[in-house]
Amino acid sequence: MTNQYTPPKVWTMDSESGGQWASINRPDSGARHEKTLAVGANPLQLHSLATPNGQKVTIMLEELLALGVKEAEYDAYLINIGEGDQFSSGFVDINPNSKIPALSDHSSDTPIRVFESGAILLYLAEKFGHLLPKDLVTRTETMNWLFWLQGSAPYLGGGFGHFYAYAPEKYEYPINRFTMETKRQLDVLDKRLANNQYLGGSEYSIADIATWPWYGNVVLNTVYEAAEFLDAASYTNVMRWAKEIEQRPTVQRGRIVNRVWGEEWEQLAERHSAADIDAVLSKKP
Ligand SMILES: N[C@@H](CCC(=O)N[C@@H](CS)C(=O)NCC(=O)O)C(=O)O
Repeated sequence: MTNQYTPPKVWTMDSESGGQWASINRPDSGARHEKTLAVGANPLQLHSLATPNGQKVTIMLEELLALGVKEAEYDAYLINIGEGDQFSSGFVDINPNSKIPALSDHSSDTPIRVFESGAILLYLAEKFGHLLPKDLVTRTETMNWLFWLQGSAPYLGGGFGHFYAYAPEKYEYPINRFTMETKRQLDVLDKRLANNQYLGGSEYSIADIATWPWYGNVVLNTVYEAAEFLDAASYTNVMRWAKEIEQRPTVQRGRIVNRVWGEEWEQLAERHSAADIDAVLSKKP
């Protein structure tokens, strides 16, 4: 194999890397422009986009609302990451890492900022007392899988998804490397789900809510168009779990919030009340 790139002594950003996300990538952090975030009337203010990481939070909020938790009412504002909205001063104030999703809880006098999708799920589960088992054994197993997902998904998204779907050219080495890892992770999930209905055990929880938007969407072929390439159908337990969760009305509601691509009946740029979702879903043929 020939090595076509010789790294310089000190890396500098002298050319764009190419590909779908090249224009937003820079090796520094912090705000790039001044703009405050809108604040709606609901207790929870979400600033997000319906990527898998974004879907985790909107599905969680819809689950809580379906459980009757009125305090989980939320305004969901669109952060268009292709346009650089994540670099506004207002967004950076609630997430210094400039990545969606970010939540601001305005239910008390001083708003509480919550960033990192796993931290948001945990915050909401603890605040409202749902979707995280209370006994130590099941809670610990649920947390094991939540943290597993947070550590594993970047290989699926930033590794496999990036090189298979977004990179400007198909490069064999990274596609092989991340396909291997993605299939290994699917096998981990498949074995866990062979004897357990859900990741934490017998109860649907934040571990499933975190994981479905990634591995569920991959095996159902709704991200990366890679189900055939990965032989997703062979992970029968993951497929059973993915299909079951896909049927939940809460998942069908949450997955369309802050989504600005796909069919007309699955696009809702901003959500301020349940009626906003009802109106979009009513267009489904
Ligand atoms: N570890 C973070 C990852 C969030 C993340 O990667 N968000 C992506 C979209 S899925 C993003 O905002 N990217 C914009 C950017 O990198 O500038 C989390 O779980 O919240």
